[in-house]
Amino acid sequence: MSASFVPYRYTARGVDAMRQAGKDFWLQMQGRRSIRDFSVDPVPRELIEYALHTAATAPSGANQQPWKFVAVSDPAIKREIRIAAEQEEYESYEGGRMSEEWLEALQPIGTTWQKPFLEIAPWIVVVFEEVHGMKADGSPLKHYYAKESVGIACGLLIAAIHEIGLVTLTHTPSPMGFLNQILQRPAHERPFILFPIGYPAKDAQVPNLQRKSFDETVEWIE
Ligand code: IYR
Repeated sequence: MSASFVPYRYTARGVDAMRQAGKDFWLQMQGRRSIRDFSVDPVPRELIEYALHTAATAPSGANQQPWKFVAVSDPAIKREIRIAAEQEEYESYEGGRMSEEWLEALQPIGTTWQKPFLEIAPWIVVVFEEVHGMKADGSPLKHYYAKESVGIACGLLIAAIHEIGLVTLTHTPSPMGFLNQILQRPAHERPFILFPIGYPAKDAQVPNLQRKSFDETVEWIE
């Protein structure tokens, strides 16, 4: 198949507008935090749809778009996910699956094996990585840079959720194979990250953490 090209529709703006847009977006994202205390208040499906539309704009290896988003609001399924996740997490935190070093690294964040947010948050979006695609004849289609692609989609999803005014958490119960069973996804879809999404609880707290300074993070070669 040969490549086919169409004009790119670029909307030019002046550098002042670009400076303002860049600063506004940074300050908006600067306020984002991972939230573990959710309100039970319902969130209209439409808001989740917009966030997922944004996630699906991510660039991907060979444009294979190797992602599947499963959005769950069904309380019975959320409960199943919580029970299975807590079982795994209990083994990790209390059963010796996580090293002392790892547990120590998590101490400032204050996480435990308990994951009530999986039931309390009105939505859970589980992002799956398609390890390979499927050709028309059912044989596997190789995917390129699937992890990078899905990671970028998750970043856009997080930004969209924040922009919309909702909160989320990147949660990675480990191992995550139970999500294939509960959500009835095929084996070539591998759970990647799970996002509880909703409003923060009125009394929500976040760990007192600082981001690295800009100068620690950036090197310029001009
Ligand atoms: N998956 C566990 C442990 C955990 C690991 C890291 I690295 C974190 O930044 C936070 C938690 C959990 O979700 O609790």
